[in-house]
Parts: sequence; C-alpha cells; structure tokens
Amino acid sequence: MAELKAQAPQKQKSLDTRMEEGGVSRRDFMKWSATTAAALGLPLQFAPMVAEAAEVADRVPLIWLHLAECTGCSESLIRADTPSIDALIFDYVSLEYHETLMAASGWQAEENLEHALKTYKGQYILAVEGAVPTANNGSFLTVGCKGHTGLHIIKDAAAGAAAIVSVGTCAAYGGVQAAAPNPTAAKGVDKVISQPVINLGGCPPSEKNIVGTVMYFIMFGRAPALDMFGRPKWAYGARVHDNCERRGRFDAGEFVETFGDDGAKEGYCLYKVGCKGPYAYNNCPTERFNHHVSWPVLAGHGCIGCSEPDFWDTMADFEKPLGRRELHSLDQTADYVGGAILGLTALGLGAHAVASVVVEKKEEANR
Ligand code: FSX
Ligand code: SF4
Ligand code: F3S
Repeated sequence: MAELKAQAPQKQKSLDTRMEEGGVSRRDFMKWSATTAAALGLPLQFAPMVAEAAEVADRVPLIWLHLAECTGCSESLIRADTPSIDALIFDYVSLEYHETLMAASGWQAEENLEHALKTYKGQYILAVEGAVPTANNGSFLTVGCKGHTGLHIIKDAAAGAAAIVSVGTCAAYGGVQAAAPNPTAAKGVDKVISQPVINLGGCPPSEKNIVGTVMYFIMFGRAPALDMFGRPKWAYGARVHDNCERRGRFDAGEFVETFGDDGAKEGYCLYKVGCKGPYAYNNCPTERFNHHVSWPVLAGHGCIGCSEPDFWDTMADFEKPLGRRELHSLDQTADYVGGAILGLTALGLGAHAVASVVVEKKEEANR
C-alpha cells in the first residue's frame, strides 16, 4: 500500500469529494471502514488502513471482463437506490475496462482493452464475470468486433494480471452455463488458466464480498486465505445456516410447511420448503445485499446454495429439502475436517438432511 500512496492520484476528484457529493459523511465512511475491517476478520485497529486502501483505490487499475453470464454480478454492485459506499468506491477505482459501464463500444472498446492490458501489464486486477465455454475451441462465446473467443480473451488478459478475481459462481465454477448437460463445456476461469484465482461464489456475490476482496488485495498485496473451492475464508468461512436469523426456529423444530402458511407469516425456518442454508458457505445473513437491506431468507425464500460449485445440479429442487443426496466433493486437505463436520452436522439434522459426502480430488474435476 505504501507504493500506491507514493503514486499520484489518478482521479481529479478525491474520494472525500465523491463521498460528499453522494451524501456520505466522513463519519459514515469511517463506520464503513470499521465494518469492512470486521467483515474481513481483522481487528478494529485495521479500520484506518481500510479507509486508506479505499482512498488509494484510484491508483489500482481494474480490468473487468464479461464472459458467459447475466451481468447480475455487476448489478449486485451498482444497483442500490442510493449509491452505497461500496458502489462509490467501485466507481473510484481506476476502472480501465468494463463493457457494461463504459461509454465506448465496437473498435474503440477493443482498443481500450488492448491499451489497458499493455499499459498496466503486471499491475492490474483482473475481475472476470461469467463462465468460459470451451467446446469447439471456445467458439460458443465470441466477444467484440474482432470475434475473439472468451477462451482467448481470458488467457490473454490473465497473462499480465497482478491478481485474478472470478466474480460470481459462473466465473468461479461455470454456473448455470455449466449445468447438465453443459453443451458448451463451460468451465470456471481457474480451469482454463494456470495462474491463481480468487473465487467469489454467489449468483450474484454481494457487493461487500467484491469490494472487500479488492480492499484486502490493496492492503496486503496478496490474496486472502482461501478455502478448498478458492473462496476467501473471511467471506465464505461459515455456513449460511450458522448465522441465519431463523436458526432458533430450526432448533425449536418450527418449520414452514408450505409457502404462505401461518408458519411462513411467523418467520419459521424454511428448511422443509427447500432451504439449502445448511449446505452453503457464505456471509449473506450477516452482510446481506443492497445496502444491507435484505437477503434471500429474510425475503421469505430458502437459500438455493448459489455460492457452491455446481449448485444448479446439486441443490435442485430448490423448493424441496435435499434429503439423502451426494454433495460436491471434498479433497484431502485440512478442509476435509470442516467438510466432515458439515457431513456429521447434516446427519444430526434429521431424516431430511442426511448428506453423504463423496471424496474426490478437486484438481481432477473438470480438468
Ligand atoms: Fe453468473 Fe454474474 Fe449469476 Fe449472473 O455475471 S453468478 S448468472 S448473477 O451475473 O456471472
Ligand atoms: Fe435459516 Fe435455512 Fe437454516 Fe432454516 S434451514 S435456519 S431458514 S438457513
Ligand atoms: Fe445465495 Fe444462499 Fe446467499 S442462495 S445469496 S448463498 S442465502
């Protein structure tokens, strides 16, 4: 971060000015820094460092690519009735290329990308949204007037990146494109390149998980600790079920039996109508979405496990309990212990929730 501080600001307006224009007080900003430090699992003393990281974010080139996806991940970040501090910071980062947000199109856009890849070689954070179709040498996805395949674009862009972040389940694990029968052989980014990738699971991930990861990288110059699926442990270290506000209902055996029944009105647990919170790792109950306004379970529908690899196949039906089904694989790392605990806890959930876990090396999957 010291190196970034020594560089000249890249934006004409400071973050302070932008905050002021967006109606955000310095006090709100310091509060945001403290909650972001807490979300990152850092002691409160790190709050000023988070604030500094946000202030120098304009010196970090960010290149954001769209592959096969719905753009919900970008929407998650920028859609709020008033701009959130996370969205303001995203706007303040030196965003060199983002197809949805930039004004340029066609040849000009292609030139912008080529220019950014060359000018900031070795320095940029590469954020990727969407899966990489690999069948027919990648020809199921071509982008831009040169007609390069997504496969070609991602390999090219990854070569000069300082860090690579797969934003969303599509980029991380293939997402809906990779659901059976996966006709385009869509894969997660880390399956088609050799560089390390930070996976932000979620369809979409929350703005907190996206901006928090960028802040972490600015502060420490490296990726945070990751779990067995490449997800930052600070965001994906606990099950949705562990922090759910309906957990007391679950423990008391108070369940919604059908949507709209009296239990639903009372806020009973959604397990019997398909909630996959016991099998999903994400911080949705604590961080929520859209300015901390809500998250799926608070809105009245069960979690569908959207932060998990292959969830379209493994977690469906989304409105029925999982029952006796195989979950995704575990590898033989220390995370096996956590996974085994999940398996055992699931066994304790009762007849509906008995999960059998298959051991299978992650590296072998989809390679
Ligand atoms: Fe995928 Fe993001 Fe789901 Fe959509 O692009 S993670 S389909 S919310 O938008 O990649
Ligand atoms: Fe919450 Fe779902 Fe767990 Fe019930 S099963 S406590 S709704 S996460
Ligand atoms: Fe996804 Fe479940 Fe959170 S569906 S958004 S991981 S509550």
